[in-house]
Amino acid sequence: MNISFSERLIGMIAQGSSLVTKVTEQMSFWERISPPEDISTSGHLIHWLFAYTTYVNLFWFAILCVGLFGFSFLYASKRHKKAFYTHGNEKKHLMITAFIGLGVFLSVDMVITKISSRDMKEVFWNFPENDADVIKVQVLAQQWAWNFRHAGKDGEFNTGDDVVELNHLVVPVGKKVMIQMTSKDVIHSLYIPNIYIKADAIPGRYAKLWFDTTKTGKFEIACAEMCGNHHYLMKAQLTVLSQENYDRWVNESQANAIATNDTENMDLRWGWKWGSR
Ligand SMILES: [Cu+2]
Repeated sequence: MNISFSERLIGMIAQGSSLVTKVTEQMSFWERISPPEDISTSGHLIHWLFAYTTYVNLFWFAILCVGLFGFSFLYASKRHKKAFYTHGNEKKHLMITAFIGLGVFLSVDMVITKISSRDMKEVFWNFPENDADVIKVQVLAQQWAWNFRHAGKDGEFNTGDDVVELNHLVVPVGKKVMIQMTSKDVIHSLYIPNIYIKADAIPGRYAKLWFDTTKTGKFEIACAEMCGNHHYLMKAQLTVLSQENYDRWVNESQANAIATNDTENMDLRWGWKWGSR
């Protein structure tokens, strides 16, 4: 039977979305509003950034509330019948304003800029491209699905033996995964909550990102860029396997790819030569 690409796509979208819905239904309310479990070695950096920003903002917000409600209480009409007018331009007022303004700027803006730019340089943009052990995956985003391509036995991308999966990314635990990504139509954004990673897939451009995993299991992949009517359906699954199970998956998928790949169907040949972009 010859199933067309679009028929296969619709089937996989339906399958993928029901799978993800099942996962979220099993979660308690508390689990749903908590930050996702970190299954990578770099996720804590982003988690720290969110937490730090939240707590330092809460600190300054508390000071603001103390000032706002404290002065409202102290200068209520009960205690001060006659209104007191001030332009607030005395030296002490300017000093207090400058101190608070500078305090917010240094404790929030400067700290997160300094630490996140260090993390970008040392971790997120420190791509393991020359690592012999790295798992390479090409990703093509489209309305409304994710295509994942592993090179086949020949190690070359965009050849007949590639393993191409729709809405399903399979990686081995503990290995670094290097992704090259683009989009077929509009801007999408690959988002893996449990890895705290997100990057835009832009038509005509090749984005790259990398991550690793510390735990086996099934995790959610979502599109984080409003990309059209069925944006909400653009879910995929990340399956992290043990090395042994991954090797078995690779062998089976490669054999399957060689046996079933339709080499005439140019829709399936969306890949590119690794590193050529
Ligand atoms: Cu999308």
